Amino acid sequence: MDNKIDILREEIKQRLSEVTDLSQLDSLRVAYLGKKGSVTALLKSMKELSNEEKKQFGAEVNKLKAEAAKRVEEKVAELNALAIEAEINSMPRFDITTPADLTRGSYHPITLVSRQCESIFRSMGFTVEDYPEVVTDYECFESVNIPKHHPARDMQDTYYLENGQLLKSQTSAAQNAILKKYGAALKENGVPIKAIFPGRCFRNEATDASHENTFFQMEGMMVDKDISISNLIYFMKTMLSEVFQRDVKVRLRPGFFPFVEPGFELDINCEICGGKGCSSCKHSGWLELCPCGMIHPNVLREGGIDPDEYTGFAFGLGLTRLAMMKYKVKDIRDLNSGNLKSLDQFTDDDE
Ligand code: FA5
Repeated sequence: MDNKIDILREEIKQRLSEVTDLSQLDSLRVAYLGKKGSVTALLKSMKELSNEEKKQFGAEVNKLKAEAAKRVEEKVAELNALAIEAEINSMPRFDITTPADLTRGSYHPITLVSRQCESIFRSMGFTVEDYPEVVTDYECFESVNIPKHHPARDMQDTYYLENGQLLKSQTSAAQNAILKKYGAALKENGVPIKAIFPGRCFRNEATDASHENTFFQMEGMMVDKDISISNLIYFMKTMLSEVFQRDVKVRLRPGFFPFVEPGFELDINCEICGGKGCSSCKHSGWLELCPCGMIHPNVLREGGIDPDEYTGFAFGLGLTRLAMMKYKVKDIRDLNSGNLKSLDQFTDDDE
């Protein structure tokens, strides 16, 4: 009888060593340890033995059963470890100690042109402000003289949040906050308000070669005593000749914006076609770039500044269009495309 147990023990050991996957192992477990398995059959065969023999044989079979169960468990762990190792080996290998290729990165053309404008205006005494992309109706419209239901809102449909806030359609949304932020220094110490604020704007409108639903503007404001249109023209001219490093052809024509009076459209001669007309400038030879004007008395008043004492100018430079013109990008949508082939060819002039 003991011999039978030893033979089975050896057999189990041998068969387990040949198993290569979990399903084979399970079949083997059932064949030896299941209800109809060989080890269970040994226990059932004890009926013919004497009581004394049953005691000894039973103990030996139970020992074999425990041993076999333990071997099966060990085999499960071994097979799982092998499966994990195989998965790791099948993964692509990379060396985390390899130095990064630092030559690959480049700034986005809009970042380049924005930084350039920031540095030009800083050098002329302007501060650079930051402002959120999600604003209130008051900030974007009401505080800049566009009350509810004003027709000027039709030109700037944007994306509204369920809580009534909106994605700002123009950087003019920051005007009121800037007037309030620097108003005290102006009134108490005579420090002029000179600020620019670049930012992303959003509009719910059809896109084409010169219109995106997400684009950048750079707002600028200057408020002091006796500020006039000539100051405005001086700063616009200086900014453009610095950005392009030469004189560029521009034209100023009347334009209506509820927050300026008088208001102007400043158009740039299309740099893509040289003014002949192309799809980038809608075949007109000109591209609307930087509307501007003298700040409306209502806007100054809403910002806590007395319009009888102070005047100022404001402009809303289309930064994305400026990048388009500076780098001769024919279609504005390429700038948001994420296409590295076209985007990584631009470099900073200062580099
Ligand atoms: C405004 O947004 C006014 N807030 C600008 C302003 C500020 C006027 C201060 C007076 C005083 P407008 O909607 O025209 O105006 O946009 C200003 C500039 O942003 C345009 O000339 C253009 O260069 C750019 N722009 C406007 N819409 C888009 C668009 N969908 N895609 C790309 N650029 C755009």
